Amino acid sequence: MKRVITFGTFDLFHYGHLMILERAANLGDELFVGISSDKLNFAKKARYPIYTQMERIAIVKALKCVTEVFVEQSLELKREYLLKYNADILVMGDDWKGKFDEFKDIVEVVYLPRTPSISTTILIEKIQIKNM
Ligand code: C2G
Repeated sequence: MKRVITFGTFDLFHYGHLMILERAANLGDELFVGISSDKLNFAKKARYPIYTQMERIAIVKALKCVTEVFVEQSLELKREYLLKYNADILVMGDDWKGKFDEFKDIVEVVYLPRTPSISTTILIEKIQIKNM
């Protein structure tokens, strides 16, 4: 039984998010997803997500490929989450390439290529331009 774990904000849930979650799930038998809390997102990106933590959790939890979700409260707790969920493989998009190599002592670390031409930032910009 291989357990895969991944982390993200998943704000304005889009096709790129779905693709990374499905590809991550295909690497093992179970997929655990740590969803950044609103506070953590503010700390990372200096803005609150468009969708609240409760909404982002509900959307990701509903996906067929996801076994369980939990709230990621702090980037510093990554090792604790990997141990708590007994993860075998940590998957992240390649925008994080090299950033989680320190965990190779306890999990296999896989960086998957991001889906091109889509991101939450691009979506926000498109919506803003349309409304100008
Ligand atoms: N992603 C992707 N393709 C895109 C956009 C995003 O594969 N076009 C991936 C990212 O690489 C990431 C995941 O989708 O692995 C979630 O993306 P974000 O919500 O932007 O996650 P982020 O805020 O970077 O949080 O502890 C790590 C962080 O919490 C990651």
